[in-house]
This record gives sequence, C-alpha cells and structure tokens, in this order.
Amino acid sequence: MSMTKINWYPGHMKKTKDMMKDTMDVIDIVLEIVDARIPLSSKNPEIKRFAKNKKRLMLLNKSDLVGKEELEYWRKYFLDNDFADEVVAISAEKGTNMTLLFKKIDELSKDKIAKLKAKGLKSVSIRIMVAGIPNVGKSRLINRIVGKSKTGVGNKPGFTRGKQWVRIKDGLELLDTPGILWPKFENEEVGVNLAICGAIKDEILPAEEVASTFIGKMRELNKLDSLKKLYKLEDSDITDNDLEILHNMAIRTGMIKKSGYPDTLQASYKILRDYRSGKLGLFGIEKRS
Ligand SMILES: Nc1nc2c(ncn2[C@@H]2O[C@H](COP(=O)(O)OP(=O)(O)OP(=O)(O)O)[C@@H](O)[C@H]2O)c(=O)[nH]1
Ligand SMILES: [Mg+2]
Repeated sequence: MSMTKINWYPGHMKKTKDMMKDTMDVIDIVLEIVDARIPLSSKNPEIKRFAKNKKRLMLLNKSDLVGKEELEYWRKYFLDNDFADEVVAISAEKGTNMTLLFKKIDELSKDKIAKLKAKGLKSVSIRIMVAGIPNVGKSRLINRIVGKSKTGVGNKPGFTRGKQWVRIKDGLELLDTPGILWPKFENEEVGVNLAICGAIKDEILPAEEVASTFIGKMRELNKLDSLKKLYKLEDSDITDNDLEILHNMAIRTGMIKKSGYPDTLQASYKILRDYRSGKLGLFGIEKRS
C-alpha cells in the first residue's frame, strides 16, 4: 500500500488556504502550533511561504504529554534552524505557559509598535493568527485565549466575510478562525506518526499497522517497560516481533474474539488511546538526531 497516495484531507483545506492567503496581509504574528510529540511530522512545509515577513511564534502544544528535556531539545532545534523567531512549549488543554506566550507576543510586537508610533500613530493594533495542521489544538488555544468574556471586535470592512477579530487586550487582536494547514507528506513515517498521535482519522491507516509501528518506536525509545507494566505483560510477551507483542497484549488484557482469536484490532485502538492520553508515559515519538 502506498500511503502517500491516500487522500488524507477533505476539500475544506483549500478554502482555509485561500482564506489565509487573503488574510496574511493584515497579520503581524503567526502562531504556528505543532504537536510536541511529533514536532517535525506535524509541521506544515508551506508555513514559511505563508508567514514570509511575519513574526513567527512556534508553539509546541500538548507539552503535557512530553518530557521536559524533549521540549527543550525541540525548542532549541527550531530556533537554531530558523523555523521560528520564538518557540514556546504550551499545553492549551492545561493552560501551561500562557503567561510566557503573551510575553513572547509582546516581545515580537515591539518593533512594529515602535515604528508606527514613531510615524505618529496613537493606537496600534497587533494582529495574530493561529495556524497548524488538524488536531494540533488550534481551537483549544483560541478558546483559552479568548475565553467567554471577550467579545468579538466585529468584521472589519475589506476582509473576507465571516472572519472575526477578537480583542484580547488593548492593542492585541486575534483572528477567531485558525488557519488549517496540511502536514507534509514527505514519507510514510510522517503519515504513521500523524496516525499514532490521532492527527488523521483512525480509519485511514490500518490500526494494527499503526499500533505495531508504535510498539516498534517504543522499543527504539526504550519504553517497552511501560507497555509491560500497564498491561501486566510477562517477560515472554515482549518478543522482538512488534505484531506478536500486540497479539500477546490482546490475550493478556482479555481481548478475545468470538472465534477465539486475539482481537488485535481492539488491542491496537487501546494502545493508541492509552498513548494519546499519556497513560503509556510522557514521551514524543519523533527521532531526535
Ligand atoms: N493532552 C492535550 N490535548 C490537547 C491539547 N490541546 C488540544 N488537545 C486535544 O487535542 C484534540 C484536538 O484539539 P483541537 O483544539 O480541536 O484541535 P484543532 O487544531 O482545532 O483541530 P481541527 O479543528 O481539526 O483542525 C482535542 O481532543 C483536544 O482536547 C493539549 O495541550 N494537551
Ligand atoms: Mg479546530
């Protein structure tokens, strides 16, 4: 099966892409969200083009599911490779590092504010947009930033209809519609990483393949012990065959089909669910060079 030939995302992506093209002119800062567990696979390769001449603040979201030293590795990696002007690890879910996020936004705004004030403008508004591939937490972040009390500042004339600017505080406005971007489809590993983390629908790739690949990644990361512990596996269950481990895990957890065979499909879903919720430990799965 060639995974790169699969039609991963529906047509609404083109619509948001057009929206982003229209909107970019008035944006000052792009908040690019990636999934901290797979920061490379969840990056959009086109963001560089979209966000040209903009300040780029990269957010390693879902940091609550990843170890601290990994976050620091990626923060440095993205800064060193000029993927962003600033990088902040956050958890939109838990609200971690929101103060730091706003501090960075202020820092990135300084130049423009100073420039416009020097030209005599009294009130300067900085406009920010949240962008990222599906499921990275764009809506969660926007909801957290905007909250319930804030009201939209309304559609501004000249912009595409339907877009709302929300005033976060004096001089700072957020576009309430996130830019949805495609992930990159450079290789099959990207697709599997996205599937493991739930960024593409579980139906798209065979779950057993995804789960057994994940088990293989746990092996490389020396994390098989937490699999063993969570599902009360025996030493003999941890063989050097990833599918066999899945098989053994199904048996140990009592997932047996009517036919008497181990239900490796249910076992796959369980493993993926448990990884996504942090039960299998807090770690990312992307290779660090
Ligand atoms: N653990 C954890 N889960 C998160 C975090 N942020 C978002 N999520 C979860 O990730 C899933 C996707 O979040 P959304 O905010 O809907 O993601 P999105 O980018 O808006 O996704 P699309 O609208 O499909 O493009 C939800 O189940 C969230 O609860 C986080 O910081 N930590
Ligand atoms: Mg959303």
